[in-house]
Amino acid sequence: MLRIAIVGLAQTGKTTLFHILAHAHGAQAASSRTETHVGVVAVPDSRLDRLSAMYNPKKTVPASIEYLDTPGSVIDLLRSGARGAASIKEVDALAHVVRAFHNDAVPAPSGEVNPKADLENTDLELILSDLAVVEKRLERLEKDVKKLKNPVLEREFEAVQKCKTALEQQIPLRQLEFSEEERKLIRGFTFLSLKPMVYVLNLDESDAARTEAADEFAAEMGLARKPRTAVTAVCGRIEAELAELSDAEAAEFMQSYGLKESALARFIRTGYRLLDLISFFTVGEDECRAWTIHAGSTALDAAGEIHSDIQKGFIRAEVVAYDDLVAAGSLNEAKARGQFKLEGKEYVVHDGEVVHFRHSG
Ligand SMILES: Nc1nc2c(ncn2[C@@H]2O[C@H](COP(=O)(O)OP(=O)(O)O)[C@@H](O)[C@H]2O)c(=O)[nH]1
Ligand SMILES: [Mg+2]
Repeated sequence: MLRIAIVGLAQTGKTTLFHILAHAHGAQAASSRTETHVGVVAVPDSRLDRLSAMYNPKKTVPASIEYLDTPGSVIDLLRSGARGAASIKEVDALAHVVRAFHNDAVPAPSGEVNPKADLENTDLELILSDLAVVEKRLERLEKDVKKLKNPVLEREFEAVQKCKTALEQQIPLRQLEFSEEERKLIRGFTFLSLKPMVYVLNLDESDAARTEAADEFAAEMGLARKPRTAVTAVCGRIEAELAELSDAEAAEFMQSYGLKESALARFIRTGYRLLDLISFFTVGEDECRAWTIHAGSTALDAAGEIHSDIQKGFIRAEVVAYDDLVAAGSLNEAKARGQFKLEGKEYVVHDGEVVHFRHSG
């Protein structure tokens, strides 16, 4: 399962965001022994809802992402040593909550509400943490490269040096282009600034309907269209209230604030896209289900996501596009219309395809 850690300074709204994620989308929240909390959150997808309405299955299973709520300030966490940093080193992506809301009852992280400075300070801390790892490794590599004359070590030296150059210029590693080989060479360092990042601007209630807030902030911070980087905005206070309401009440409440959709659903989808993930579906009377794969995955990869036996016994994938299936109304009708394709192992699965695997065993 994919994991995203919610990080940020203290009192920015991390736990608020975590709770509304957990509450609103049927997550199973479980507190672990450490102070870090874990919740499994369903990815809302209207396509799955539609398929489920068609099949009326016993079970509908959405794609899901695991979220971690980290305690206190991420800066303290990193400075507390290896143990503190470990919890966020293992995740696939980071969600950095940046405080833009004003509330005199809740002290702002650095004395005043200053999202720009807070973001810069926190990013710098992630960069310094990576730089410490890089410098330690380079020290060792410099000796070994001279001694051992091993070409693999030489290439690692170059890759790590490339990281160092960027980090020294305060460029997070996620913004760099790496070759496949370089990626492999640096994977083991689990660099924090290399992880895909979604910045979550936590807005004042009065700004909640300003859908352009995220884009403006991204432009101001020079983050627009940066690789593996996304910026989104929520108002924690409003989302927390929304999570307590019935659907009808929530609709009315959103209207009163001029909101078109829950910012939370947008946030969850942003995380999903950031990781370059897509969904394919399996349908049937027992179960309709969304599965998560990386964009570019083959039919064989997709089969493996469901079960290793299906992957091993793979014969063919029967594939129909979501829109075609919905328009046809049933698999049989889609078949009759010739919209059903039989594909082999190497077929690249597209977002939204409904797939049935023929397999032996
Ligand atoms: N006014 C306002 N207060 C918020 C908002 N989000 C969180 N808070 C409050 O800020 C305080 C700190 O929030 P919390 O989620 O515990 O922050 P954390 O320290 O980052 O986990 C709590 O009292 C929240 O109720 C918001 O969007 N608007
Ligand atoms: Mg908290």
